[in-house]
Amino acid sequence: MSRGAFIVIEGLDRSGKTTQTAALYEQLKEVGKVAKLLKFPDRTTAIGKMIDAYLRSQSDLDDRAIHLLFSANRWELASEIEKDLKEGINILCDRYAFSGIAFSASKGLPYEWCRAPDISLPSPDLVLFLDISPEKAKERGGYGEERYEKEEMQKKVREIFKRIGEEMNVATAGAKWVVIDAGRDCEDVAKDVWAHAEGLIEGTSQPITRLWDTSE
Ligand code: DGP
Repeated sequence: MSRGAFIVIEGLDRSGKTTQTAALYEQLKEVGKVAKLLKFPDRTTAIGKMIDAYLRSQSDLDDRAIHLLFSANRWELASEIEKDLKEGINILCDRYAFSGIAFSASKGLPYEWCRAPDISLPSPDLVLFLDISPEKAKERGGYGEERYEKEEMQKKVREIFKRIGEEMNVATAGAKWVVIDAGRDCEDVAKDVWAHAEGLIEGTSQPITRLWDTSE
C-alpha cells in the first residue's frame, strides 16, 4: 500500500463523533495500526483561538468572516495531512469541510459560497456521517452551551448534511459517504464504524485526491 487512509467522522452536535473517533483510534491501536487523531476546529492555533472565542459567544464576527476562519483552520493543517498520508499514517478526523458547509449554510449563506473556500483540500477516502435526530441529540445533555447547539439550527444542519452526502455519492468527489444511525447504543454504532473503516486500515494505493476539484 502506498499511503495512509484518511477517514472523517461527521455529524450533528451530540451525535457521538468524538466518542466514536476515539473508539476507532483505540481499535486501530489494538490491531497494531498507526493512526493520527485530528479534530476540527483545532482550537489550539491562533485562528482556532478566534473560533473558540466565537463559539463561546465571547466575540462576535460577521458570518462570512467566521466561515473563512473555519476554512483557514483546515488549510493550516492541509499540508501536514498530505505529508502524513504519504508517509503511510492513517488519519482519523473529527469534523472536516462538510461541517463548514452545513453550519454556515444553515445560517443562510449560499451553499456554493460556503463550499468554495474548502475546494481542493485533501479529500478523505471515507466519511462516516453519524446521523441522529436533533430531538434525540438534545436528550443526550450538554446541549445549549455553545452558539450552534439549538434544536432549530441542528434541524437545518441535518438537512444540509443530507444534501452534501447525496452529492458526494453521485459526483466524482473522491470520498465515499456512509450514513450510520447514531441514535443507537454506543457499542452498536462503534461496530458499524469499524465495519466500514476496517477495509482501509492497511492504507490504500489510490492517489490522494482533492475535495470537489474538477480540474484534475
Ligand atoms: P465541536 O468542537 O466539534 O463541538 O464543534 C464546534 C462547533 O462548531 C459545532 O457546533 C460545529 C461548528 N463547526 C464546526 N466546523 C465548522 C465550520 O467549518 N463552520 C461553521 N460555521 N461551523 C462549524
